[in-house]
Amino acid sequence: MGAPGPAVASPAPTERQVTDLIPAPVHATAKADAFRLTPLTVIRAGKGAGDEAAYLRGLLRPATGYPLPVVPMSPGLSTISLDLGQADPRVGDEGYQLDVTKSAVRLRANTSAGLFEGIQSLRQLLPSAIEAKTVQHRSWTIAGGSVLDYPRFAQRGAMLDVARHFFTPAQVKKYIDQIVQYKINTLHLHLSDDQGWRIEIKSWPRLATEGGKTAAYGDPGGYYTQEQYKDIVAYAASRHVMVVPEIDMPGHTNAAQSVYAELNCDGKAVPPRTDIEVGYSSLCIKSPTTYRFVEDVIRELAAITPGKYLGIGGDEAHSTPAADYQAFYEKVAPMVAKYGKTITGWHEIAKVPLPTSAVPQYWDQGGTNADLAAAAKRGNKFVMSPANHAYLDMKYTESTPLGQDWAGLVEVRDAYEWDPAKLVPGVGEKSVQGVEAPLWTETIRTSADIEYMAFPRLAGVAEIGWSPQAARNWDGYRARLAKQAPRWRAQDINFYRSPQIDWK
Ligand code: TNX
Repeated sequence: MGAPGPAVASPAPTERQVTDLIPAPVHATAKADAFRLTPLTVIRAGKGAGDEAAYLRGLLRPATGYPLPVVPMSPGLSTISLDLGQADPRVGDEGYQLDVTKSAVRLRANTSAGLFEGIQSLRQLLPSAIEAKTVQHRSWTIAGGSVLDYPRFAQRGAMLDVARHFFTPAQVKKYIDQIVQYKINTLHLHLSDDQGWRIEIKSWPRLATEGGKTAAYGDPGGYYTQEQYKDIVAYAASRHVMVVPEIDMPGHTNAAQSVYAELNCDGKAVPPRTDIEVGYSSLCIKSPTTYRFVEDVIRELAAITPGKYLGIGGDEAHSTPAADYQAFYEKVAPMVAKYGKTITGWHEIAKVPLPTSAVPQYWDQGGTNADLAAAAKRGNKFVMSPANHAYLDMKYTESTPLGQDWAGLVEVRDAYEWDPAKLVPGVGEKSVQGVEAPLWTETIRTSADIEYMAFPRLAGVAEIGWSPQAARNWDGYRARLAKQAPRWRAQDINFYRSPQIDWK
């Protein structure tokens, strides 16, 4: 095993090598011997590895057409083995060891999440045609070598704003399957905003049935029933993705205030809005009804969310005076703990006293911020989503048809060249829990739109979250990224052909 960083590769027989992986692995050594997948290959699942073996089989069968049975013991020669609990301790909770030789493929991890991440690597060592949905008549080799790999940060996320535009459960699942390829393990769903409310709340039913009807620019809305939401969460969990639901407050609440008059200080419902202004709405801070509403929502959402976190918004509350903002969160923060969850919210929430377990999400463009440095000093950890690097809704160039540009233009290189531990003085490596690439959807309407904004930038943010800083540099990355294009074409992913990359 080499030192951290792109390993020196010995010649490999395929166009892909273990040193081509995205995210770049911690240690990788390429070897010339490739493994050949054949109609006789079996997948041997060690104890507890059955689900991951079935997932791998599901990935490999459509394009190969091979049976690839999952077996407890290998009868023959051509075997892909998945074993739990036999990995080097360095791989931790989410890492893996992968060894590919001419005679066998061996994947080991301490947890099923680690096996899952190892499978994502294994997948990239096959020809791009493996991603095809129909049988491809060709040979299948897995590039040889050894990988010992684990993440830099525990949390690597993507956010989908389903409030500005609504995306169906099938569209959300499709996005989950696209992002897990790059070892993303968190999906933040922005479930409410001025333009629409997207989750059924049984104690306030009109939030969804009425408040869900609208969307940005007057487009059709929609919402998830609690059953549909649970189904998305379960689908995500089967791919080792934690869903973090967010209800935005005390601003970004026009949809709720348009259907429940009692959420307004004057007791009058506001008109629904489908424009994309921000910062005009605020819950009525002095009204007890507000806290009954917020607690009902938190209680119901906590009950259908197995993940640790609940997002309580906090951004751009320009119509909530500072003292009110403080008073609001003094009442609301304890509700999250009351229902067994941990707070996350946009970084403005760091202005109010929060438990040290709370995870503010940084969205600004770097630089000094006394509130954040103080929170880090108290022990809070952060998720880093600097808008000028990680926002997937920023335009790539002036001529990008979708997106916004308030944080500047974000080309593929801008999305890649930043270090989460060097953005805010006082918020260093130990204070960073992870990274997230948010996709706000004011201008995003279809899955093709989502893909165009996320690919290729999401792969860069994913690598920043996983790979050691020392293993990353633009020249190496752009060469590796170029080789992902045939995979995206095989998956029908509508990616942006950035001129910064010499696409394959
Ligand atoms: C800012 S940055 C927002 C969102 C918008 C986004 C558009 C932040 C936490 N909030 O309300 O959708 O800009 O880029």
